[in-house]
Amino acid sequence: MKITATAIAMAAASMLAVSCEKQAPAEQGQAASTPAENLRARLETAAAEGHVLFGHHDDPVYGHSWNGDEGRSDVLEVCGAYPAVMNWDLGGLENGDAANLDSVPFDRMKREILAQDARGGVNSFSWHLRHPLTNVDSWGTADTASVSALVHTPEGRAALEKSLDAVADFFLSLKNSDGEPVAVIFRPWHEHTGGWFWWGIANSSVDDYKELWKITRGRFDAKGVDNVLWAYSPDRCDSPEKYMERYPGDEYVDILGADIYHFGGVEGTPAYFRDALNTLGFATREAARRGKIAAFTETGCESVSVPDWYTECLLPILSAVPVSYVTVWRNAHDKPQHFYAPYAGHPSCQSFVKFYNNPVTVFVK
Ligand code: BMA
Repeated sequence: MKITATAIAMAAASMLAVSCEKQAPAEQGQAASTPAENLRARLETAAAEGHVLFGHHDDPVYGHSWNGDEGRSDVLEVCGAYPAVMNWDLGGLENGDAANLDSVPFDRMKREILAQDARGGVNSFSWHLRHPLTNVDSWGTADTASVSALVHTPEGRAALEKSLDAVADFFLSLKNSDGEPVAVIFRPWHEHTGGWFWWGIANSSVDDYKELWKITRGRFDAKGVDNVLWAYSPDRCDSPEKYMERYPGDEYVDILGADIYHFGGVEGTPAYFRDALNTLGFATREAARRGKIAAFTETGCESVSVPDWYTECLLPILSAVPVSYVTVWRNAHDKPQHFYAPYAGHPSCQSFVKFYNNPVTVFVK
């Protein structure tokens, strides 16, 4: 494993001219006219300079052994800085719930989104929504016609638009202390190349999936939402054709990503490298060709069970592919093995601090 990682890191070092300055994302990029264009420029600049913004899901609202405290973050407690990207999940917003599917109150989430923006960080969003017609959760894949019903029937379309409007209104409500819109990344209909969500390959035709995206974008555009960068994020793919098969079109997408996890402990390391480098290779090449941004939209090794995972596995990948940001999944407070960033006292802290200190990675203070 170490040989593979070192070889990749050496190859990457010769490919990339990495600045040794650690910069907050707010200091990067060219001046642009709208918040979304500014965010786009910051991400483009990061990738061009060989920098990768580090992200963590639900970072400041709970951690491995705490829930709801103010001012805490497992990442902060390990390395002294916050993740440059915080990911949030909007699942439940479509039903008017006060908290999301993992019990994060939306009012607290909103406060943390604005705090992250004020410190020069970035906010991104996934959406594990309930099916607008059947109300089954995202993992409810029994209804094989579910996407078809949403895009082809008047009732389905109306229900879908109601769900979309809840998210569009939420994004429209994100304003900083000067009243300016806060730019965010939205990554709807993710991991669609897998069969575990009702919008995945098992439950949606290629055309219906693309239509779902087009309706989504159309609805947001009609409501005047212009503070969003849109991310496309298949799971691991074994060919560029598979990666692009359900791509809705350049006019709907800003960021080409991939969600790939490290499974199987140390023995799973070769497969993780292979799949991440392959799929992110497809993403970064297509992004370059189309003038888009590339990102490693979700990854992680549960319980950080592979020793020095951050320096031996993730860092070599980030050094080899020009992605602008990477996001690891959450540190659950109520499932002791379900965490992806180290917490204070975990054996992987030292590796994480080296990862933090590496010139490639970007965090915010
Ligand atoms: C999964 C797990 C679940 C969680 C879901 C949505 O990967 O973390 O515990 O409910 O994401 O956030």
